[in-house]
Amino acid sequence: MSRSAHVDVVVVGAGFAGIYATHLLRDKNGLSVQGFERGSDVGGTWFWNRYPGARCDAESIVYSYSFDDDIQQEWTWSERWATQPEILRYAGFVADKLGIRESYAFNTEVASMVWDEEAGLWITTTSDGETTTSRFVVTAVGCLSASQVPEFKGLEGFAGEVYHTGSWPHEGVDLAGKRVAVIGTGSSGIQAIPAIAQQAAHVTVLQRTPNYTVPARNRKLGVDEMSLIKRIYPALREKVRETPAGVIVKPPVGAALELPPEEVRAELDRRWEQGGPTFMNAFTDTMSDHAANQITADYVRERIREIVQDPEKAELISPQAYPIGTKRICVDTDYYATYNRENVDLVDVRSTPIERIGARGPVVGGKEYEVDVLVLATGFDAITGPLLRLGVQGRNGLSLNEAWAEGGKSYLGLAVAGFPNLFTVTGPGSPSVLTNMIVSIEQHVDWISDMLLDLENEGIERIEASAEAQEEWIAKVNAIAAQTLYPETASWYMGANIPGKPRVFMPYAGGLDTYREICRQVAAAGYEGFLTSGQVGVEAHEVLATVPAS
Ligand code: N01
Repeated sequence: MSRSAHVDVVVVGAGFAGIYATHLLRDKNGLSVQGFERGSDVGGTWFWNRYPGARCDAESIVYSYSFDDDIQQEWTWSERWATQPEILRYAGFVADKLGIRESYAFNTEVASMVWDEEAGLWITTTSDGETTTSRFVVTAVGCLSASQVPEFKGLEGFAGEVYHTGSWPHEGVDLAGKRVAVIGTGSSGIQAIPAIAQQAAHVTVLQRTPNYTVPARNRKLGVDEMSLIKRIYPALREKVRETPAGVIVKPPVGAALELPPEEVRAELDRRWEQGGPTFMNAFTDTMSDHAANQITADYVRERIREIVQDPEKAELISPQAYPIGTKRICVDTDYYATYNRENVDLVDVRSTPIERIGARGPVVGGKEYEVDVLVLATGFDAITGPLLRLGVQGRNGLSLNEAWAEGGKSYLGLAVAGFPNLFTVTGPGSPSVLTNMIVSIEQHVDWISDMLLDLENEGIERIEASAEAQEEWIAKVNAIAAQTLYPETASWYMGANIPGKPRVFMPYAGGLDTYREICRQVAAAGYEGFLTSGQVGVEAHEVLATVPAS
């Protein structure tokens, strides 16, 4: 546990982004770092999301750091899709190896971060009232770390236990013999429901919108397989970095609308059998053309009818309301088959919404569903939510909440106009949640670290995204999203799950490979689009051009 009054950099969050940012800025850049983490240990998302069945939907061999060969050689993954406990152990292993915990204050929530223009410092105040000043701030708060509990009337009067999947008790929950209601059928609900159904006496699923999910086809990774992977790791990592989503995917076989129907069908069959989100990558036109999208969606609905024995239930859990993939595709183990179990009931809360939570359970259409435990798999205030709760105030007293009144705006998802020396790892406008998060995190942290080295070398103390560059970037993010079907759907990508949140498509959908190249070019052009303050109004690249190369 560490706490300094003044450092070079404050890093907020000790998930995968915070661990890597702390390591690089401290051990490569030679900067003093103070980390703050509201949890009692490292792990971020994987520290909080301990619900039964929690796993990653990116394959373990690539959902892991690539920056250190010792780490990837020493760590051995046991399954194709790692479980939450294994990923959390991995985060702890890396933190131990790099001595990360000594730079952090745990159980310490950031209450506010205020820019002092005169001193050129950020003043971070934590919930215990203490302050730390720093030249730079790096937010590493994750995209899905602000849990969303809908305002259900009567929730506080429920006599049983209530848990949100995103803040599951660390000691675990004994569900054996209990009656459980689950609200929410996104990725979390879809993973949790089959696992809960195996333990609980009875499960009532309250479904508002059915979701598309593909089988994970999880399996153990053998010793020989892992040693082969370790041998090819450097090449594999290199390849993955240059893909659009930072994962190993079988490339598309063509456009669904141009291929013969039997080839389309055969490809979907192959990918369904193979398991995982690569199913969505079968064709080039799935995410941009309604008719093409319909082909893949129809295929999933057909599979549901095959798996679910009760035709009424099959109909009810078949997604119809939106194009497949425009809400994040889910990856499951036995989700649809779980509805064949006698201890699982499905209640449609789309046609008849949840009225309130009674003392004994949720009330729908006048009926109270009596349960002992209520599980809220109701999602997150995504991407901007975790940043907005930091109480950030930039130049001229501008708060981040004011700056983002019309939605999260940033330049490259890395920096926000009006907020000097503050960098947002996987912020809005970057590929983030459309990619393997660890690959995106490494790219952002590498870029920030290189930028700080360049600034240090040139004696530049302040840097800030220009408002023009930010506007242009956001226009580009929106234009790319407009070429896809994403903006048509009321998803958390659009902020649509949070009442009153501005509806804008938040991630950059142009692909991580393209994005990486753009960031490279911005740096190579002397950080084009950034202003160096002290000389506000002067582009960073103009200043860099005047400094003789060292
Ligand atoms: O959250 P969600 P999540 N009444 O927002 C329902 C990542 N993740 O935690 O769709 C009734 O997707 C809501 O219904 P509707 C992954 O990126 C990854 O499941 O709004 N229902 C929906 O069904 C994922 O996409 C992994 O109609 C209400 C559900 O709650 C993201 O996290 C695992 C309601 C929320 O679904 C978020 O997933 C888990 C109400 N008032 C999560 N309010 C893996 O790596 C909300 N709902 C595999």
